[in-house]
Amino acid sequence: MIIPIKTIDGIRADFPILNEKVYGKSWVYFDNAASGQKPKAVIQAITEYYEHTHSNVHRGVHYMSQRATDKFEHARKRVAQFLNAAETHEIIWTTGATEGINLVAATYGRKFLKAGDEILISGMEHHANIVPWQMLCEEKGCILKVIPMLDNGTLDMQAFDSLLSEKTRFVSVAYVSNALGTINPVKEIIQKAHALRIPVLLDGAQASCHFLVDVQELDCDFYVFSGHKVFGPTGIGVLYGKSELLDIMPPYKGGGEMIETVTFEKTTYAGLPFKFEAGTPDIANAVGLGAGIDYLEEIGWDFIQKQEDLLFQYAMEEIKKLKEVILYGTAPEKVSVISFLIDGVHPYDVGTILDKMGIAVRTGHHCTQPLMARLGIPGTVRASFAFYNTKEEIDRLIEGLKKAIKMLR
Ligand code: 7TS
Repeated sequence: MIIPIKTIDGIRADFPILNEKVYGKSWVYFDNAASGQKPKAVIQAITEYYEHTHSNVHRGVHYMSQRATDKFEHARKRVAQFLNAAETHEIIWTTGATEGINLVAATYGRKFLKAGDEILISGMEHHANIVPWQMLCEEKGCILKVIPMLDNGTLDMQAFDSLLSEKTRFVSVAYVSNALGTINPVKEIIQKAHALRIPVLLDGAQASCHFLVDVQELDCDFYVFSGHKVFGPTGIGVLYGKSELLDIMPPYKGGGEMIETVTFEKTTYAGLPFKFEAGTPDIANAVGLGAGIDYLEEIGWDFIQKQEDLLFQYAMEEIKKLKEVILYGTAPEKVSVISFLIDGVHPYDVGTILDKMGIAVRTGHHCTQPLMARLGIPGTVRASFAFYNTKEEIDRLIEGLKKAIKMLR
């Protein structure tokens, strides 16, 4: 049995925003896939940093700069432990998952991919894992190939087998779909790609908020996630890359921090991780992300998963009782995300009624327009749960859906 160190009430008390009222009603936040809320531990770590530590990092011998550098680099170490990276310098700070993918496309992609090379993504990618590769294809004449999706929201792995070939030079797929919640068989994808010596990037934006990811065990070559989705601050994210790849990649942006020596004739670049970190980094938010990881570990991943599972199973049971609801994405392996429509009703109308009842869900295409086109719909209503949500909140959602059905159908 998993014994939480805190009750749900205790956990909720850690997240000040969960006490907010919307239209006079206690607020129900079911848009966790868009961004997680922040525990006091994160907010306080950022305040504490600005009140007692701030100076620029990696420059100057003065005391506060050293202290800021220590905190900043400690946060990097925490992220390395969180992902089980072999080396701390394999952790590159970015602004988020989007920047991480752009970085790899713009550096590894530009240097090592050429006309006719194929890049393999999946049919359920977020635009962040489509557009950077399309931009690269336009520039270099590479060809974007797409692993199709089956009707239940899983990847067509037979199609993957036939798409993967000696022409494939890069594979970039979501670990977890943001629109449907499907957990993809990334280990199999990595093993098969590696058999042909093809590197694999995993978009972990929707994975690291639900379960612990071990990049060495997966053996992925790159892994990206955003701080704000793992209950840390906005504006900070992480690119993990294997040293041997990061080492041979050119820098991304030029400027201070990323150099070793500069003359007007030639610049030599710093080693890892600084080669990819031009300019003053987001020190405070890196420290905040480190505090967020500490918090998650204090709550415990077993508990987080158990609580999310409970919420998901309960919500699925209740929502299936509403015969007007059509579910999208019914993969056997899923995180706590439910995507649906009320038959014949536009998702925005459902979202608006729920909002007026104080319930926040996401409506629309979820930055996955090709996935929505595949399903033949303009978008869905998406309810995504986190470990601080409750069964009572799901009851409010079901009540809201019943009202929407009555009003809109
Ligand atoms: N990849 C996936 C799978 C995502 O879900 C998102 C954001 C991103 C990349 C981009 O993350 P960012 O932090 O760099 O913006 N997904 C969503 C969502 O589902 N609703 O709002 C943002």
